[in-house]
Amino acid sequence: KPYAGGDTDTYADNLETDVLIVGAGFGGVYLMHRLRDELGFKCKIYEAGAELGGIWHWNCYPGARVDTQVPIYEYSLPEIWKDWTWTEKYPGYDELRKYFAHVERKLNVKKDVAFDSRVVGAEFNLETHRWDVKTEDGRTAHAKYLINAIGFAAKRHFPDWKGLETFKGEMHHSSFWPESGVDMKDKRVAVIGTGSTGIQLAQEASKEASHVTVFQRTPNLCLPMRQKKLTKEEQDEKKPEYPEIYKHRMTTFAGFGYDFSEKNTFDDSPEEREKFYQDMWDEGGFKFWLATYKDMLFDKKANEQAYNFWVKKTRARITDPRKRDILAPLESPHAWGVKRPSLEQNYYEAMDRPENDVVDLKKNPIREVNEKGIVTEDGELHEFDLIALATGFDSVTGGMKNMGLKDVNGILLKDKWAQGTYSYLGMTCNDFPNMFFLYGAQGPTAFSNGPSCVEVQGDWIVDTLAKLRKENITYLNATKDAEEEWRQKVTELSDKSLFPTANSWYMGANIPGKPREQLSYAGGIPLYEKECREVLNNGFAGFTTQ
Ligand code: N01
Repeated sequence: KPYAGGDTDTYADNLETDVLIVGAGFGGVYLMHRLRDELGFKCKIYEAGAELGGIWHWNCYPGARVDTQVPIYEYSLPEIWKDWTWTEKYPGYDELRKYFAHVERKLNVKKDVAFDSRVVGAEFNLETHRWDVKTEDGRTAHAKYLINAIGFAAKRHFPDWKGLETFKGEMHHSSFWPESGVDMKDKRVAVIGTGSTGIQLAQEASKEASHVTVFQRTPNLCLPMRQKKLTKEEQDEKKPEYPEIYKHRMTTFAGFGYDFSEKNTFDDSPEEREKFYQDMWDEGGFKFWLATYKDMLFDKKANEQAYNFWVKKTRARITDPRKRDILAPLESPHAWGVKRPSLEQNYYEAMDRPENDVVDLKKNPIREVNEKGIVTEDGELHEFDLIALATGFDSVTGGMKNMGLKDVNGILLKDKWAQGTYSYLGMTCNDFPNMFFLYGAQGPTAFSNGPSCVEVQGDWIVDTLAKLRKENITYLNATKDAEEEWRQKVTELSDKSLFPTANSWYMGANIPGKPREQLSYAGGIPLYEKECREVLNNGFAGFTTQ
């Protein structure tokens, strides 16, 4: 239900505003606060969901939790963190929802948010220099600036298996999970997909369900989370350091608060290397990925060392030899860390139990779904009460392609990006003047902590709008050349690494027919920020203005 306490005009047809933001997750709320409260822009948000929180509003599947440690995955705004306390090092979705309720108490955002307002079309009017934006239920808004803050996972992916709609049991996509929850007690549960979502879902389902069967196409090379309860006292004690922690966060490659080692893999002797890996492993979280040797994601031989360590550790946790070979094969399915590892808590032990199973879809793909369950290529029918689709998203570009955005020549963004993605700075597009986006294509997105990325890009957009207002510029358009150069930069940065060698959503390779290309900027947050700041300091280099 739409929030009833808002400004009367927030839901009005023909809404006039300075800034229209689409999406009320981390990005949209941050922009609203900075643009409205600090700079005095009239600012409204259209949000397709019924609450603040973005991904944390949509993702309420069992086990959904963030894999970034406290206090990194949150706003650096002191008015928010000063009196907010988490209960776990890696908080669950329910706690993140409470966090957004706290943010609302502090920032009073909702009065300017129209919920249940999905944007289905937007065009820039060359006479008024305003965006005309349409919602699904027929309302329009007119804004000087349009900012898409829809996140990287706004479009779900449902594979087109024959018979999917005929299944008589319950079936849910992870991102459309019922708010009221799903009773899994004593049920036979299928989890299809082993991305971060599938791992969390399977491990949680195994606590209640009678059987859990995971359908795996590519093994997830998971890392131990090492979850920890947190007390208020220990957080309060640390809070004087928070300003420094947030400043430091932005100096690290992924905005995670820690960074790659200065050393390369073979700088160390085998014994030193073993100890180094073990230390990262023991600390848990993404340390083994983002605080490891600096050549791990670039050099094949270095990468093999990391895989060898991972496989040794992981295989030791699985007693069933068949499952061991599927979940942690001796031969690596792809370079370690070039697909997103999940942080697991007891995934391998759970899957190892006799009542649970794993099907190797590489050897035995899904042939069809019928009313009873899933039929694999070998003809076997796997019967279930519940099928959980953890099949991911048309990540990074799918959401914006789905919004009916048109450029000044009437060309849809969906068509502009059909053969490849083009943007300038991962925040603007040629011939989409005065339109910005964040945590999307060709920004640090997939290679960054969400709130860090949102703050770097959000601050740039805020400063840009302030400068446009000050200099009386009503039209800012990225040039085609700037866009070409940015695409080349994004590709070159990625080509130096091992990222292009795997079929991942990073590369658009998870969606049939999607162009294969690097979708995120792989130069790290500090370099990205420097490049964007230079553009602003050099009089909007790469843009034309009026
Ligand atoms: O989606 P995914 P996700 N037949 O695309 C499989 C963030 N996140 O929702 O690997 C069979 O990663 C597909 O197989 P394969 C995080 O950034 C964070 O899990 O392509 N299988 C894959 O296993 C994450 O990376 C958190 O071979 C098919 C799975 O479905 C991102 O969101 C939690 C298939 C999809 O995995 C997306 O994660 C959750 C087919 N036709 C998510 N199509 C945390 O913070 C797809 N698959 C912890």
